[in-house]
Amino acid sequence: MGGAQGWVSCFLFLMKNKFADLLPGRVSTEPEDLVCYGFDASGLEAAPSAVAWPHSLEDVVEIMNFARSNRIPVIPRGAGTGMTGGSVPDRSSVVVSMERMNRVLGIDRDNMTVLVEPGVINGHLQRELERFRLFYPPDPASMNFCTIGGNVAENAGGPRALKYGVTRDYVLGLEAVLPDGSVIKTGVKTAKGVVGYDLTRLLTGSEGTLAVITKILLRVLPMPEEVITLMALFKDLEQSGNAVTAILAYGIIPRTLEFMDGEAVRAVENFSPVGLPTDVEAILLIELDGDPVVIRKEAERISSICSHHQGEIIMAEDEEARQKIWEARRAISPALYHLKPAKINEDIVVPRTKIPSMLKKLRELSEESGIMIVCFGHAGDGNIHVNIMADKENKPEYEKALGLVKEVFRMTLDLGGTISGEHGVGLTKKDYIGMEISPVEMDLMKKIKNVFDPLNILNPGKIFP
Ligand code: 2HG
Ligand code: ZN
Repeated sequence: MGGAQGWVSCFLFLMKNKFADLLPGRVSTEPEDLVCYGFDASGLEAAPSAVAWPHSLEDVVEIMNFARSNRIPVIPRGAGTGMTGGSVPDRSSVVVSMERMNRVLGIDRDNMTVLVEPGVINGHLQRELERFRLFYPPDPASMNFCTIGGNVAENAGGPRALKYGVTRDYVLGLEAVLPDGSVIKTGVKTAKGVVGYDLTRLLTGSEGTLAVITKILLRVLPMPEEVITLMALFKDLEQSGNAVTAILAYGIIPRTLEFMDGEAVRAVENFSPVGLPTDVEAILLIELDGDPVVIRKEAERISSICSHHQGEIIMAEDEEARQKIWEARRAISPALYHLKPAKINEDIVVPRTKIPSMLKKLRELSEESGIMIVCFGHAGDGNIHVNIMADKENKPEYEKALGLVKEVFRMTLDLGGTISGEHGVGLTKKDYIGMEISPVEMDLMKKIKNVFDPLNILNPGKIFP
């Protein structure tokens, strides 16, 4: 048996026997399990050598100790809804799925906090909190499947980020296991706290590369009194961008100010029709919350701003209509796969005043290249999901589409933006981060990774080129 081959069988023996024995009933090396834990929503996939489902902090510590002693890479995973390959393993690694650590451990109504395990589903937490008239704002489009642990690892955003911020703004403290098996507790239980470096903020958004998160203390808010949902229909793409700028410049901060271009609207209507008008070039989805009198006034003002920009306003009449609109919004991502099989989805952010020029540049890029580009996203934040659509079977088309990514990033950075607003770097963006981050900062980040994980066993190969 050759050297490499010998090493592989030795490794597989170790996984099948020693690792499986470590946590009986909580580890699998069966091919059907490996396939199920080898992908995320980026479209990248590769089966790991084993999957573990820890039930407790102690299980995670055991896994990390085993991984450290045997130099086995560990890939933490929530629900696999990430869009940049952050939880995609390789053959040498173990996926640690946090899905069975899924308890809401305590809701503290008076201090407005909730303590959860990482495998709690975002939408489930939202519903639990509603029973206490509490509100957890971060609402990624995958909220009905994604886990809070994954949200923390990626610092997930969502439509409501415009008014309420992103996951990081709600994480008060964490319990986590370091790659050497030691357990840390970061942050505070209080509304404020400035003792030492802010490890909570460092771990939030670290894409599973620094520690495995085992408990999360979140800040929550009182539930808003009332919500109004509006749709503004535009026949002209740039006018919709101008309306976004005008609404915010007027001083109104809606809780969502979402945007979908005509292609995105038509894709949703073909895939899961909810009755959106398809003869438009853009729709804004605007939601206001708070004091009923105040938000009604704001809704009137938004109507007149949109009319000024040739937009037509429709108001959702009841909860059912509201839910339908949001279903349509959350269906955009899957619907786009019906246009072309490959969806190269970028997640750029530009200063919000630059949205009209970014949209114009993207349209020109699409026309010049002949490659379909569909845009939607969180316009109020300047966060546009730029989806470059292609067919992998059509090699020239796919290569051309991939080539546009760099151009999109260049245009974004020229306008003072960033190449990722909410999906992170993972595998898909790591070759581009040098366009945004200087060698000095990159070196500092790599040193931080090395302090936490000197053996490079926790989610190796992610973020850095
Ligand atoms: C959304 O806002 C998600 O729907 C997914 O961030 C974005 O598919 C995408 O490009
Ligand atoms: Zn998004």
